[in-house]
Amino acid sequence: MAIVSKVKDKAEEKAAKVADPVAASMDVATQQMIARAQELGIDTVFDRAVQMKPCNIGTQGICCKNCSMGPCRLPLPKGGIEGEDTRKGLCGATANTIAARNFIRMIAGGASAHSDHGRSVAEVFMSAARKETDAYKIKDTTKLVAVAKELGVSTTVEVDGETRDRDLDEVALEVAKIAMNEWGKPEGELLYLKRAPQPLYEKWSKTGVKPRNIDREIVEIMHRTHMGVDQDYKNLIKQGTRAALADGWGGSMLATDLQDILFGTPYPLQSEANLGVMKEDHVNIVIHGHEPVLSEIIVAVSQRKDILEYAKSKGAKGIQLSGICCTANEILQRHGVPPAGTFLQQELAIITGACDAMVVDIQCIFQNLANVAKCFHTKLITTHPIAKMEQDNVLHIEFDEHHALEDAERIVKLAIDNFQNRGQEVMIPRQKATQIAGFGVESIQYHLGGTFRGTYYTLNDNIINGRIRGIAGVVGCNNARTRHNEAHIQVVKELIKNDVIVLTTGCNGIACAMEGLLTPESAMVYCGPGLREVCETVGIPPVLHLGSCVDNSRILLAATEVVKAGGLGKDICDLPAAGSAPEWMSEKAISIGHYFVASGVYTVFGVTLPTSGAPVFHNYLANELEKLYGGKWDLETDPIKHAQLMIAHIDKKRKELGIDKARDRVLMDMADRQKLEA
Ligand code: NFS
Repeated sequence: MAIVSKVKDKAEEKAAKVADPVAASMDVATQQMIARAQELGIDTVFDRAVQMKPCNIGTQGICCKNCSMGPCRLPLPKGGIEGEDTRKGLCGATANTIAARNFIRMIAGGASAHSDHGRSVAEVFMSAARKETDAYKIKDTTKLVAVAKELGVSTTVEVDGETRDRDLDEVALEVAKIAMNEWGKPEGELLYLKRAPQPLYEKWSKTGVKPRNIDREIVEIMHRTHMGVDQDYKNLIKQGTRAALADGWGGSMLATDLQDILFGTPYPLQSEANLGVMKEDHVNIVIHGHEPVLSEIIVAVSQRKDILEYAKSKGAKGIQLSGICCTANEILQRHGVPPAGTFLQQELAIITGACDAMVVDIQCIFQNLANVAKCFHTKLITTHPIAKMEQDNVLHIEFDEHHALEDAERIVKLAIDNFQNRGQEVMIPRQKATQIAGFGVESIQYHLGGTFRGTYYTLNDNIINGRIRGIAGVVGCNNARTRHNEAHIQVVKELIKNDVIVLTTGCNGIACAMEGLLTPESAMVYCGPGLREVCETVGIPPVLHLGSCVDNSRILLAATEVVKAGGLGKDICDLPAAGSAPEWMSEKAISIGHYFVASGVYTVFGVTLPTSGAPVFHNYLANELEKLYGGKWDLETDPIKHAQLMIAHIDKKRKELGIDKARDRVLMDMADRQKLEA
């Protein structure tokens, strides 16, 4: 009995431990809301991270649970491995095999998430092309024509010996069919691979990693990692590469393209970010998840006059939409709907007490939202057939493109009706920041292209002359194991301070927005002299927000445009460029990281990598892959060192290109100028 009560005491003691708000996040609004939750006795992810430590063996990637003889755990011996690594599981699987299997299963998880999202969009696109739905129409016909060409769909037709433009509905239908086919075609290879620079495409051909279709590569990972199949870490990661490429140059890229055609290609616009965008006197609807197919319609419905009148009739001044995670980024990019926060702030949006409805679709959604919603009047609504919650306070309104308008209306009206049910406990933090978002391959071309040449001429020119030292893609999640947003912000600030222009997506984009880094004015405060000059001249922020995580495909294409514009080598790996995910947590991030590496990008992750328990496999990722694709993995938890590693790589590439001297001149120019001023 005594033991039992002791255990109970311990459990209680553990449960009582809560997060220190300031240690948990660098963002003041977040700190306030963590404290607020604790005051109300509601636990958040920040508290749970204090209460539960991660498994040390799992973190290192060396726990195998692929059969029921295990889980087999292969911890590194204290003091490291001297001589032969004799660790093995019951079947004999080595640490390398186990870590590689786990790693590529993460790729499979991530690639499937992005690609299944893409498939859903393709299905809606198909319905729109077939005119089966009133809710969706082709919005961006210019992009339709551009994508048609990439997919080999003819946009002209011969009539009586004359070349005419083909009917766009016909083009859309054929695009839809060919796009859908990319998920499961029986032979050939993904069509978009040819969009990559020729040398990269050839590397993929030579190493045999060109994806055949999207689904197959993911299925093959599940097969190869089943007990007793592939037992060679190099061969395992080769399949990981194939699936990751099927994500970046396949599922994600198709998602982005088809979303642009359906909902419009983003162009720069102004918005705001952080919990302070929620309004006490408005109906607050927070949209969270990743697929913008339903949220697009919710945006449209909540702007309708009759709906606004209805909201007013219930005592609200209007409807304030806001977002969390990548659905937020999607509706931000296209409509300027402000994000209420990053991944780690999802519970906090409800804890404001002012969230009348939270609408979730897929991915990055905490199951604990349901428990938090129970403490408030908030209606938590799941909308996707593949993503439900077990708690009984969750409403499921299943989205279907054929009745999307009705679904959206029902959701918005539910939120409006719920406005009157708010309790006394409303507390919305005041913090919010202005941001300019909505960049993309097309708008970068507009801002940083040449006057006479429609390419990335100005960008390249400024890289060659050294004003811009290089390009960084900084992306990815938050992770409750590190201080919220701190690494994101420090890495980005260190990069722009050193004249590296940053392309951002995902939760990094939201974090940067919250910190005010997505404004042209921030260039004056945070940038080195060269990048500042470019930002001032062109009127752009030093950090360009390219959208959600599937929009990392935009970074691949932007890099390809830079290669095409000339003067900076022949392949993505020649560019003075690097990638980073300072606070990653999801399997999607591993897939993204790996397709960046396999596309020639030096990619640094923060937090941890699930490879540290298998040094040989880790070394393969960190050093050997570079020989195949020009890109490689790295891990650095210190944000400043992390950024410095990227800068060192950028400088190495500048030297290889013979443009390192140009930067010395630029710096001398500045000194000279300062001397003159003095
Ligand atoms: Ni990307 Fe987007 Fe955020 Fe990470 Fe989740 S929202 S798809 S996975 S947490 S960046």
